Amino acid sequence: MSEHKSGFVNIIGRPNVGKSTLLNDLVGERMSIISAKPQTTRHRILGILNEDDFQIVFSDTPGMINDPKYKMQAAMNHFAMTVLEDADVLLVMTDVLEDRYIGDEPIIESFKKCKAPTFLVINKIDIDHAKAEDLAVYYKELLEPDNIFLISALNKVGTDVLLEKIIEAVPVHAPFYPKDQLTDKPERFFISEIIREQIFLQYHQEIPYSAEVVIQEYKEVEKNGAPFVFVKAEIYVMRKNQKVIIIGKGGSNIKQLGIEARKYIEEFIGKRIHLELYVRVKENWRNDDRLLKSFGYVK
Ligand SMILES: Nc1nc2c(ncn2[C@@H]2O[C@H](COP(=O)(O)OP(=O)(O)OP(=O)(O)O)[C@@H](O)[C@H]2O)c(=O)[nH]1
Ligand SMILES: [Mg+2]
Repeated sequence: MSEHKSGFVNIIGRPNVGKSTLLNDLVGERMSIISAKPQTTRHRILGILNEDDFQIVFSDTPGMINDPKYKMQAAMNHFAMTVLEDADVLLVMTDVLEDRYIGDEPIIESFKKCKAPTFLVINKIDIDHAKAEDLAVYYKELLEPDNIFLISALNKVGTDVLLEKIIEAVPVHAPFYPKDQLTDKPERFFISEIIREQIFLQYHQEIPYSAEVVIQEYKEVEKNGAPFVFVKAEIYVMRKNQKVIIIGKGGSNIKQLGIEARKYIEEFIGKRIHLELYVRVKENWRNDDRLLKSFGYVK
């Protein structure tokens, strides 16, 4: 039997380039939430790919921001930087829409700091293949990555080859996690993320950025011989008018939010649920140390 391989493969890059889409492709599960808006991901999300002879522990991270404006964003940047230390392979991701990143400091710094093999991943080739090729030439000289991949994470183009090269690059090592484990976070974390994803998809302007979701209660019972879960979640927003928008006329918006979130939560946990949503106003939560701690942004 060949030796078992295992390693940490960490994805970093600017907001919105497709990091979470790629993570989900690679592990074959909807681990990380996705939206067309930047700064969707706020935590380090582990997605573990298990086979008989390898275990790859992928990490998705929040997109790196140049000038964090509040403590929550600083914590997000910190999550992104921690992955430089434990990477066995670093995937630095960019996309064809990214003129704005050229000469990009945090990305160049990441390359310099990381001792592991670095793969540059240029995403969204479905939009502009020629631009992807130009970027590959540009970055090859600027960053000297160990490998460059042109992919479309959305259409799963080029991701098979990327995965093959990742498996080649990880070291021979025993598995870090039990072989049936898919992530390191509890079910309730993913439930709050799925609700947050729906907030990103259904509301606009500052609302998604002002909102946080906390699971207050998660109770599993048996109903008609099958597991059934009661979930009570609180949505924190920063102002009263945001609460009014979240709820909508006669509760219409929050009802729609609940319907959509429940559908995806049931799919994710494989159990029927009853979901109750409450909206609370906490003016300055993005800068409040105590709240950020209770929301899991700082230790
Ligand atoms: N056209 C195209 N769109 C893509 C591709 N990959 C991802 N997207 C879209 O790009 C947007 C951002 O994707 P995410 O996966 O949320 O990006 P992210 O890098 O995780 O973003 P943050 O969490 O905000 O840092 C979504 O609308 C995706 O559907 C791709 O290959 N082609
Ligand atoms: Mg993301």
